[in-house]
Amino acid sequence: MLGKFFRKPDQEQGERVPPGQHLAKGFPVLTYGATPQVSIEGWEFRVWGLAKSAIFTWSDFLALPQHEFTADFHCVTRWSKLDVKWTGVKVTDLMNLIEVEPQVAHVMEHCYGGYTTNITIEDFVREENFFAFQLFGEPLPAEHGGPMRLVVPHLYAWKSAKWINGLEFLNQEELGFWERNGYHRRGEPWAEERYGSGFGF
Ligand SMILES: Nc1nc2c(c(=O)[nH]1)N[C@H]1C(S)=C(S)[C@@H](COP(=O)(O)O)O[C@H]1N2
Ligand SMILES: [Mo]
Repeated sequence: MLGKFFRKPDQEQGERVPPGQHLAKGFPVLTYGATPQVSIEGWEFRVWGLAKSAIFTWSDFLALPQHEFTADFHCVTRWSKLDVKWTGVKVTDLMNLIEVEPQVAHVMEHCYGGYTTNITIEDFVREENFFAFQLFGEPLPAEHGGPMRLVVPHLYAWKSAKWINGLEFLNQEELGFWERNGYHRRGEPWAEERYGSGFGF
């Protein structure tokens, strides 16, 4: 029954597939609502809250060191895709340009289209997290978050905001879109942190 869309992981890959997940064929698109049409001209990325307000342009991002990243991708709706190849810039490199206040503990990710998702500063500022603008060597397609998305490989992919355009730095946790609607506040796939237990907790 699952065969049309999913396949059972082989043993080696199986060790990389978190519990309750199947390998997807292809790379499914998972978006709540319409795909925003975002052009590079006029693209802006804002920083506010408990940080010095700043606006980064597309060329500001491209001026950061660019890297290739290979990461596994786990959607809470139970599909995973291994070895996704991206090009982008590290969250840590962007964060070197942002002056945050010492009490910052949480970040709200904001997007064109209005989607939000929350993350702790420890889960956000990690060497392996990145802003991606290419997927398998091609410009990131709009449906996968182009021109630019965040990728946070160690958490369920709803934390990997597509069309990201802002970071709001907070000292207390606030809940993003799915977290307010019953999903887990953190979303760690190996612990199957899928759903919260009421009020997003
Ligand atoms: N802005 C925005 N980002 C988003 C979403 C969304 O609906 N809007 N969906 C999330 C979910 S639930 C998943 S699984 C991944 C899916 O990314 P993909 O469509 O590139 O596979 O994007 C995440 N980021
Ligand atoms: Mo998802």
